[in-house]
Amino acid sequence: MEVIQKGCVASVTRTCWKIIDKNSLCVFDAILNNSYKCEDLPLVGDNVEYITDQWGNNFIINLLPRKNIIKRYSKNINKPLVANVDIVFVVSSLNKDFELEKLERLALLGVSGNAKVGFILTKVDKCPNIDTYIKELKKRFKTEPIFAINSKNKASAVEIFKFWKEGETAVFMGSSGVGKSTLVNTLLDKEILKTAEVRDVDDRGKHTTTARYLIAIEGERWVIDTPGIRSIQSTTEADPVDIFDEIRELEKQCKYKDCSHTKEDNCAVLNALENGNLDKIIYERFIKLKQGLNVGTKQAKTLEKKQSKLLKSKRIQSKNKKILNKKHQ
Ligand SMILES: Nc1nc2c(ncn2[C@@H]2O[C@H](COP(=O)(O)OP(=O)(O)OP(=O)(O)O)[C@@H](O)[C@H]2O)c(=O)[nH]1
Ligand SMILES: [Mg+2]
Ligand SMILES: [Zn+2]
Repeated sequence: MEVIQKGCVASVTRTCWKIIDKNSLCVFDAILNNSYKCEDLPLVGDNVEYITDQWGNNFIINLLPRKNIIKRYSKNINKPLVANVDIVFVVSSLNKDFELEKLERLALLGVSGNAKVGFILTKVDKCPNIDTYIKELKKRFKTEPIFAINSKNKASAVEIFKFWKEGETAVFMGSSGVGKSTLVNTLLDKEILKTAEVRDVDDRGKHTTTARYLIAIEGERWVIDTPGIRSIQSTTEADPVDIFDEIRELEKQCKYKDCSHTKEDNCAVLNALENGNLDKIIYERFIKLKQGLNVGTKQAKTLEKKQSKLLKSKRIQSKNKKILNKKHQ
């Protein structure tokens, strides 16, 4: 009888899963076994059970229960990105990349996935007015930790360990060029990930990282490096109020439980806006985010159903066919 072993998904390509043994740190390829009946495909960060056949081929047979999934809404679907994440580090550089609206959306990704959220502001070494950025972010996010660091400098980079405890898995999310992969390399003292210069004119990166990778960092911490996100939308399952504390407080006083805070009578949010007790810019960003998510909900539901059917039929069958062909060659 084949021995069932456990591993963690370190990266995923269209046809193959790289599995890491978290004790030995050995990495190997695996594909789905034809007995794999789970609803979802394994994501980076997922724990799986696998077997190895006599030829040394590894087959994933089961997806183990997940702590959480971080998803984003993209092209009309709620796309699962990574699983079993303790911390979402929202990464921005202290230059033209810094935009509160973008940071809010990334933070919502983490909050809606039940992960802790922390902010990493990179390139302090090139920024003349660090405090201005920190102040702006602190005003908006009062409880989440903020680390202003130089990703190229180890002493500065390890500051984030104050929040990121041993044994925890963190994911770095942010635009291209903010220094996510640089930070991983610095923490590892090794250039294992490719990095590239950003454009001087607008500080934008070149989308150097193209897939998600799970990597072991010192102290039994794990990090998932991700490709820079072009446009960020949290899942349609997210509730924007989760990152707008003042609106959450106010809406407790709204007349209707499902108040949209746009037209209702006795809406405490609209009243606060009128009285000057709620910042107009914050209110507008909240409504924009909320409306964006509402629009997506319908399309997302339809497409998610289609996606899960696709998983059950085509992908598994085609992969197993490939393996069978190989064996018979
Ligand atoms: N001076 C300075 N440069 C940095 C810092 N962090 C990153 N860089 C530089 O910024 C550029 C982009 O860094 P990457 O690590 O490739 O950025 P990324 O976020 O991984 O980008 P994508 O993979 O495209 O999403 C590289 O030239 C890095 O050397 C920093 O804190 N200070
Ligand atoms: Mg990168
Ligand atoms: Zn209201």
